[in-house]
Formats: sequence, structure tokens, C-alpha cells
Amino acid sequence: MKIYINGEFYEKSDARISVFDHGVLYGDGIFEGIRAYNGRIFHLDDHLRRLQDSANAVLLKLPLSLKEIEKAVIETVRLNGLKDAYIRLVVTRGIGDLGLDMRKCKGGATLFIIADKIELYPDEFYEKGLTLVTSTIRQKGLDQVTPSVKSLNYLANIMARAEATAAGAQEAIMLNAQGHVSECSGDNIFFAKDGKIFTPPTSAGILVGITRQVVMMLCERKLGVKVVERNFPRYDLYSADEVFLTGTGAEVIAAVKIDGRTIGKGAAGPLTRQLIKHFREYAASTGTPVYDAVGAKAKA
Ligand code: PXG
Repeated sequence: MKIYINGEFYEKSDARISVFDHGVLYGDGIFEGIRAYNGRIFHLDDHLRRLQDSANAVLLKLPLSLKEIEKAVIETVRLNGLKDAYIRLVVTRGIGDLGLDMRKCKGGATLFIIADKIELYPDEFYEKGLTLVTSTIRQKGLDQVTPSVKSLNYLANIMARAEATAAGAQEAIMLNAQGHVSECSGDNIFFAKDGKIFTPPTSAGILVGITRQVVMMLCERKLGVKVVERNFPRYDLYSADEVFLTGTGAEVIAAVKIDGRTIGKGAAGPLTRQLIKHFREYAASTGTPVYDAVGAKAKA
């Protein structure tokens, strides 16, 4: 495996960053998790735009232009010979002394990119659905660094996921300070009731998922249903016809048991099944080409 760090490629065993990197010392940095399907990188522009938005929000200057980062991402996938991949793009504040002051990181940001095989939920979960529990860990408030920033501070999400695991569930729902449903530890959440589909708004404190945006588009274009963004309590999930999650790793997946309650008929419902199918078709038909792009350049 070849890993990109600040413009160079390293073998996995040699891919290291400094213990003085503020990404390690303070979780001071941002990231993106991106998929490639059959040699094409899914919604790369949207991921790069979100990276830029996260960077701006935390006063982080990206070390390269988005165009240069795009090239580095493509090159990392290409060098690893991957067609289906999970790409982790991380930008940290860089190397500094001990101390919170970001001005200590004089050398500028650290950028690294890992392209690996993706670990997915087993197929049966797409039929049977996931089990969720509500976490005791609250979503970060909007008056903190908003959850819309995909920052390296994932401890709350990791603790929430650990609660799910301890309860025999696959994912954890996080409520915000108002008690509204925000999202899961690594996925956005939707529910369907009487043919309508709902999801929490950005103002509930969510990561504005790329998959969430794509699924909202597919709901409108393929199902003819415009998703309503509104705040809702857990009760709306318990009494829903269908609940499903969206995320880069999970794509679209049903949730059929929540806090011990069975949702709908207790298996992936008709809308969720259609969305899983439409999402897979869409993912197979779009994306930034990894191999064509480089081939075309080589010929030019
Ligand atoms: N909320 C949170 C908190 C996330 O971390 C999503 C929603 C979904 O966003 P996207 O843009 O992926 O649709 C995420 C993304 C992993 C993994 O390794 C986690 C995510 C993405 C990719 C891999 O568990 N979370």
C-alpha cells in the first residue's frame, strides 16, 4: 500500500507523521471519507468543497489548491491499483510545539491520503436492517465547533458507537441538546411515514452528508418524494413506517429495531429497498475517473 503524505508516497510501514503534529496532540484537523466505485471517485467535488468549508470554519489553510488535492487523491487511488476503494483524506494543523496556539504550526498543514479496500456491512444487513440504540452522549451544540465541520474530534461519536456495540446494536442515535434526533455516530438518519420522508435539518447539528444529499436527490427524482428537513423527537422514529441511514460506508441501509422497538414490519421497507437499488445504480454510473483521466493525460 502506498500512502500520500505532503507530496510524497510512502509504504504503509514507513508512513508516519510527527508526534508534534497538532492533529495528534489536539485532534486539530479535518478529514473526508470518500468512496471509489469501479475506478471512479464518488462525488469528489462535493467532498473537496466540504473539506474547504471545514478548513475555513476552523481557520485552517489547506496546503494545496482543491485542484491539486484532487490530483493527489486520484494519484493515490491509481498507484494502489484500486477500483473500489475507501479513501481517507486528512488535513492536520501541522507540526508545532506543545501549546494550543495554532501559530506554533509554522510549517503549515499536514495532508495525508490513504486509499484502502472498503469494509462494508455484510449483505444480510441490507435485507434485515440494522439495530440502533439512542446514545447517552449528546451531539455537540451549534455553539461549539458545529458537527457540520468534519473535524478530527470524533471521540463523542466513538463513545456513542461503543454504547451501540455494548448493547448489541450496529449504530447509535445522537440527540442534540434540545432532545431532537440529529444523526448517528457515522451516518445521517431519515424516516418515512405515510409516503413522506423526513430528515433532520443542518440546524439540528449534523454532518451534511454527501450521501444524504444524493439520497435527497434520488427521493425527488426517482421516488417523486421531496424530503422534508425538520426537527423531530425519537417518537417519530419509533412510530415510523421505515427508518434508514445514509453514509459513505453504509450507502443506504434500513434500521429496523430502535431502543428495543420494532420499526414498521421489522425488515427493510419498500421505500428503503428502492433507494438502495437507485443508489447502487447511481453510484455505478457517476464519479471522477481514476484511470481514464491519467491515461488521457499520458497520451496528450
Ligand atoms: N454523520 C457523521 C457523524 C459521519 O461521520 C456521515 C454522517 C455521513 O456523511 P457522508 O458524507 O459519508 O454521507 C458521516 C460520515 C467510517 C466512515 O469509517 C464514517 C463516515 C464516512 C465514511 C467512513 O466509519 N462517516
